[in-house]
Amino acid sequence: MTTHKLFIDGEYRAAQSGKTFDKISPSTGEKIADVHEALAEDVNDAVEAAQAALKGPWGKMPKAQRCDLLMKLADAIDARKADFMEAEVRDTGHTRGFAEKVEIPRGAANFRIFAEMLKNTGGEYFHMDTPDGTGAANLELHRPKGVIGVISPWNAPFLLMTWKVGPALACGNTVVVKPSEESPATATLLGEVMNEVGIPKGVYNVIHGFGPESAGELLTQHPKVNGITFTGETRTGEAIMKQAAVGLRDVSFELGGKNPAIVFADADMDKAIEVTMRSCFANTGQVCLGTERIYVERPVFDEFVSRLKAGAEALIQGGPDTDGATIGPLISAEHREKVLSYYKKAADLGAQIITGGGVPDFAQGDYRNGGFFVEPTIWTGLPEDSPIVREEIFGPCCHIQPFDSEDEVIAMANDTDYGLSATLLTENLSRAHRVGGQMEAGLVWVNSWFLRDLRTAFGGSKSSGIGREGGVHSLEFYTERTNLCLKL
Ligand code: NAD
Ligand code: 6OD
Repeated sequence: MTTHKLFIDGEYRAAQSGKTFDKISPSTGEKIADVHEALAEDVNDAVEAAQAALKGPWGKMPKAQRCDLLMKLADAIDARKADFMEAEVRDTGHTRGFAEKVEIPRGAANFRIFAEMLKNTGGEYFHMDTPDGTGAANLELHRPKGVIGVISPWNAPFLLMTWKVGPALACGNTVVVKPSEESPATATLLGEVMNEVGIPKGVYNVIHGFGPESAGELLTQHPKVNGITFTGETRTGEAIMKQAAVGLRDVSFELGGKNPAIVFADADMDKAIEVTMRSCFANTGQVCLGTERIYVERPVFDEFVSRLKAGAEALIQGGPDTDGATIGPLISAEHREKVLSYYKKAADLGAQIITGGGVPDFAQGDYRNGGFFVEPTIWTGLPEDSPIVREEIFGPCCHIQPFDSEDEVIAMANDTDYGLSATLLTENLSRAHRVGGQMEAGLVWVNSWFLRDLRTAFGGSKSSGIGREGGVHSLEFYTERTNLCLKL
């Protein structure tokens, strides 16, 4: 049985309380690990270690050397790709394809891109005139913000955790990471690689545990944490914002979504189906950027629905050990209950169930009966104010609605509390530009999905987040700026 300890001040430590909790496999329902739960003493030790590291070799290290070390870290992650993949698929039940092509390579890229960028980033300079004619020089100086609390979710654990840790470290901060209780493995393993490449102790710390009244709440309330970056549910964001208000700590939030896809009649239908299959069903629909609302222009509605149905029914259910599996389980029994409650609600509300709607019927003795699988599900026929159309479900499901005009579909797409992403399927470039500009979302894809240039601003509007990270936008959050005004 695997044991995940805490990683504090460069070493693996048992929780001082002696408390552990079980990690359950999403694919089989069996226990796969004991995880140490950090309580107040451990959280305090982690924050103290991170503070001390700011004053030690890490804090004194020249920027170029720091960035070189992070490049080495990225190479070391690549070199241990198989270990990271194994750890990730065991915790999450992800198909190997998703972990191999998307998640683990992005973990390394998240360090590389910010290390490269920081090396080449300067600050503003303004010369100003003064009444005595000598002038003054205004120089923008950057300092790390300090100790960053990183709270991350389970749906793409390594990608999302490193998306925060990469820029935080590149900017010279130290971090205390609280990964999701559902996905402790890759954050723990990263500690080993940090030590291997010589990242000084205390720079990267990992505490395990839950949110409320556990490690998450204790970390975000800790007065010596200088900034909090969080990815997770909108309601959790609200709780963390209250916790961060004490001492007025800065926050960066990447939250939930209820993202629309709009399929115009002029779309290339093969492309539209390929993109939508991914945006609805990749990672079993557990992607914040995933599509749960689809609007299809009426002349192609029937064709689209029948082709998406065929695609959904061709998916192969299985955990990481099932060869050729194209869709995995949900993360936990609790999350499956939530998704199935929406499946039931959709049926009760009179949705037309195009496919799915329940739990797959595996043969007796099949290991998948113990896992948290649900059927990929497509509905039509519900009104726009239905909870199925308004609330984030975070499962392999979508509702498809016909539309007749551009104005109508823009209004429907924007009529949501969320504003994370949108996907447009059209071959008409003018329309893409016109409609894309009217989407109230942080990211709009045209004829693609999950395509990311890490130099661009990433984040959501409305209830989907606060702030933007990515490229130079990450520097806004992870650095403090001082204007040095030099009278000449
Ligand atoms: P969650 O909010 O339940 O948990 C996320 C993390 O917050 C976990 O580590 C959890 O332990 C911690 N937490 C919970 N309550 C806390 C509290 N009071 N104080 C401190 N920490 C607390 O989210 P989840 O279920 O792990 O992830 C799925 C959600 O994340 C979905 O809503 C999804 O849309 C969202 N998400 C958003 C993005 C984005 O980029 N916008 C990316 C991925 C996931
Ligand atoms: O690509 C990213 O940087 C990112 N944050 C993706 C989020 C995926 C949500 O599940």
